[in-house]
Amino acid sequence: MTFRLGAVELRRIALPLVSPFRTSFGSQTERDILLVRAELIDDDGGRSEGWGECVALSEPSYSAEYVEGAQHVIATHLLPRLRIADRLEAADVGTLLAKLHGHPMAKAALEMAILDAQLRARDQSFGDFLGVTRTTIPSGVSVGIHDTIDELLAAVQGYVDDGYVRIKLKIEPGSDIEHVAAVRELIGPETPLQVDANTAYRRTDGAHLRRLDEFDMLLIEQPLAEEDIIGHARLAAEVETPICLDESLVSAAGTADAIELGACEIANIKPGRVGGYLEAVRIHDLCRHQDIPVWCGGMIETGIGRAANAALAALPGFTLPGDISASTRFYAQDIVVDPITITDGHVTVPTGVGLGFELDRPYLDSVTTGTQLLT
Ligand code: SMG
Ligand code: MG
Repeated sequence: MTFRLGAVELRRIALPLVSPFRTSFGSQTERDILLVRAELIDDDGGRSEGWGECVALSEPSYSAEYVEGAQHVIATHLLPRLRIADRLEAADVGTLLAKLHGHPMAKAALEMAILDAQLRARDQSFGDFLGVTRTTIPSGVSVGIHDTIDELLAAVQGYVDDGYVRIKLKIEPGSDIEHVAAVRELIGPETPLQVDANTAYRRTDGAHLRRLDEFDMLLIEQPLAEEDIIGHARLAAEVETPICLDESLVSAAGTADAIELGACEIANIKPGRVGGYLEAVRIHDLCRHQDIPVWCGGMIETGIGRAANAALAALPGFTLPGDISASTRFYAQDIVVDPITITDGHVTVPTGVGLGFELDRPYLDSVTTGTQLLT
């Protein structure tokens, strides 16, 4: 069965967060998300629809991409390159778009929609496509920066009560050592703990970050600037807690280099950041080959991205709990009818056809802020 591309719809939705999520680069209270709906037409004229979710934030604060720019580059530059192909499936997207620089989140969203459509046409689940055997995955939670330690501890206690098996704290200079110390004291020595700086530190902060070593954490995520691979390698030699890269890893080739340089002792894999789920699998494979533990990051996804991430994270190299929390961690209501939940600290790997979600169309329509149809 081969496919050609039919209509593509770009849809923007606005979803309020249940509580503000503060990181070293800013505070989010609402998510403005770009969804891509792509139609594939098979040899017999049969049509199947797939959905992708673009993880770009509204501002270029996490990385250079932002939602309005992603929508523009898809409509103006990426989609026309896909339209040229007379046969198309997800595996072709990367090659067809390779000559256009950057914009991994925009590319990933397109590839994801096409992947979902082709899996649905073939009546296959994403987990089956990936060859995963695990049926559940451990669920970690990412906790924002709080103004006071008391507020932070109350939030962490709530997530511990919810059953999350790993806590990740967002940190920045001024909200780090004491915050981590207090949380370690609260959760005890056994609960896995890690921190994420979202590039908030400098090369000269090695001695300061070394003070985190006493809290026996899994990792320190992205302390330095996105492009500072050498800085991370030096820090990895200076600090005992393993250094994990997030923002810095945008491709399999770059990940291989960062590992070789000693900058990446653990990898956070986010499909959107690396240009799609297929590149994410390649990064998983190369890390596994080199004994670099990986885990699946999150970008405050809806049930679309959460379902796909849960299947990806069932691959065998994902040996650490990911940021795949219950939908209710961020959203009072999700745009899917079967939102991700956690049971005994674990998320069930979706087995439904395609990426494994079913849309709640009325709710999706009610949160839609704009649509652009591209035929
Ligand atoms: O989806 O659980 C989630 C969010 C996890 O902390 C998280 N993501 O740098 O890893 C990261 C951040 C990026 C998004 S912050 C708005
Ligand atoms: Mg991160």
